[in-house]
Amino acid sequence: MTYTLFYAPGTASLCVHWMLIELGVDFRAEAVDLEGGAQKSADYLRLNPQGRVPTLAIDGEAYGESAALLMLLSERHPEHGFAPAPGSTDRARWLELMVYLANNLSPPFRDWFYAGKDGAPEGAAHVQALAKAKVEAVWTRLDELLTDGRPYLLGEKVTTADFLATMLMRWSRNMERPATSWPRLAGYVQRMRARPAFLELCRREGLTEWLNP
Ligand SMILES: N[C@@H](CCC(=O)N[C@@H](CS)C(=O)NCC(=O)O)C(=O)O
Repeated sequence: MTYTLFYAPGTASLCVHWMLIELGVDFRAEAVDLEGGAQKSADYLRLNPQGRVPTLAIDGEAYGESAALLMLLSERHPEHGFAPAPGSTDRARWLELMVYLANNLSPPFRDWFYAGKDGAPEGAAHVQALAKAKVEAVWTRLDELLTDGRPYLLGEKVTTADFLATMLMRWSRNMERPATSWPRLAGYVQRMRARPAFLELCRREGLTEWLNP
């Protein structure tokens, strides 16, 4: 079994990079120079036709989509318990939350960061205003999930949903209302950022912002 992760620091590849470190498996990490346009090179497009990171090659077969990759890794390494057991109620909640995050946060964040590039620059401010409202609505819902005192989004145990959500929360750090403005999310983020694998991830990706004080 060989894993190669194509990544760029701080981007959608972050949660996959994080999970690979958590799993303690051998993998190769190959940086993709997004600023230089390497994601649009013919070689990279063969791996990821959308020209985006992450791509995870498993035994030479390349796959994209960060949420799917987290779920795939949890299936390949069930002994770590980053996904609840198939058939359980927790499993159903996990599937629901993974798809909720992928559907309701990833697209508005794409709009927030890329509105002027993916669409007409003159319409970007309107697109971003809608994106901001959508992102903030999700922070409210996730904050509500934690009202019963659970430490992680699905209960007592960390799951792939926590790696995905924390990465997405990080992206809000320079917004007017970052995820950490929601009181329970602030505590949650502290917990997630304290994980040794998160610190190792930041070291490897050279990330110096958004660490616990
Ligand atoms: N839905 C995709 C989104 C991937 C995505 O948009 N990646 C961005 C970085 S966060 C990217 O590759 N941008 C480069 C580009 O679009 O040229 C996922 O979650 O994997």
